[in-house]
Amino acid sequence: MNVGITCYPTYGGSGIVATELGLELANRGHNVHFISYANPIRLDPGIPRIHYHEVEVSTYPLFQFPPYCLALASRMAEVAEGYNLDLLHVHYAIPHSISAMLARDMLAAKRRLPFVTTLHGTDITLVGADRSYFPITRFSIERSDGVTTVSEYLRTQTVKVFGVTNEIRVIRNFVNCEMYRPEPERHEARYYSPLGDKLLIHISNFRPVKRVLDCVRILYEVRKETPAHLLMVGDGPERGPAEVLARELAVEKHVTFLGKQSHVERVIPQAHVLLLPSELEAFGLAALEAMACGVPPVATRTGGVSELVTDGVSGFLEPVGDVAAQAARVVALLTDDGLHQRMSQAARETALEQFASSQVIPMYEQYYEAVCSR
Ligand code: GMT
Repeated sequence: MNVGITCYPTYGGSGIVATELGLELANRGHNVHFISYANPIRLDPGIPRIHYHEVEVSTYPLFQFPPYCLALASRMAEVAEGYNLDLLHVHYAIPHSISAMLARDMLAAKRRLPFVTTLHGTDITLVGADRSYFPITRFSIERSDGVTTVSEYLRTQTVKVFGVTNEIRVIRNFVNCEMYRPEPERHEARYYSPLGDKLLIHISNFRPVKRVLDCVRILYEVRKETPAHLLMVGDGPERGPAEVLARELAVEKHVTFLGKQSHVERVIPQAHVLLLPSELEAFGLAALEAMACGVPPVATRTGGVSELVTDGVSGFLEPVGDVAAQAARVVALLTDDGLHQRMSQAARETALEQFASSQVIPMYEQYYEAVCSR
């Protein structure tokens, strides 16, 4: 098939899923056309059957807010015609599905161009639920030719919050288990942890919803019991406050802020535990990537995380904000090798058996076929 994919190309779960999906589809022989304002971050150049079309947004003195949504719609229609796209697949409802709808309508007299919208989380729970975006988000869902969510939780929320009646297909996020794999020797851990302490890792876009400061508080509690070093991967508004807190708690020597990383699959296997203390996660992609690497997550019981992590088996789930409980779980994993090994194995097995890209990508292919033949 010829598939057009649009996503936020910067760091963030939805862009990562869209990019990995494009790569997997291209690997399976499809032609994939990314249409966005920048090259998606995890997209290395020169991959066969992957094309990138940049959206140029011209500005004029009259435009206080350059209309990206319209420039994107024009580009989508152009690419669809020029490269004979079978469908568009947009990730994150606002504004991508509205642009796709415009592109579809622009071409309607000449050809059919259905579009699938994948909802990822904050597009529904934060942005979509915001009064100013609520009506347009509902409209974009209703007008999509196909809608998928990354978890059952998000499907239920979408129906509950927006009252939409169209069918919503749950296709959970996936991980490439060949790329994300355990490295039991942890050869490079010393590079990140100069004192040789076991590593905790957190990966996110450092938005308030991630409760990044809890990671620093957890490290502080853990270090009262056992040595540990915290790797913070990513960047965003909470990074500064987290750095300040690390200094206030006098653990700054034991925290490394790595910033944005393009190849997290090289860093994650060096860690012993992943921290995911989020207020809300529709899915929790970082937890899945860690599980594939045999790194058990200590996460919060929120949103769709329990569809992925079985508490006490493939990781631990504790209440949001309960730093003491999360720290106690981390201490258990760092000090009990048997427990860590069992959980690490269960985490990897879960990734392999339920979330491997080889199982999930065909679900998208089948869904595309169904949407195109409607
Ligand atoms: O806040 C983020 O993590 C970014 C956000 C996004 O849309 O870029 O992530 C959402 O999509 C990810 C991929 O499907 C999910 O794994 C995250 O759980 C989800 N984030 C939230 O629901 C807060």
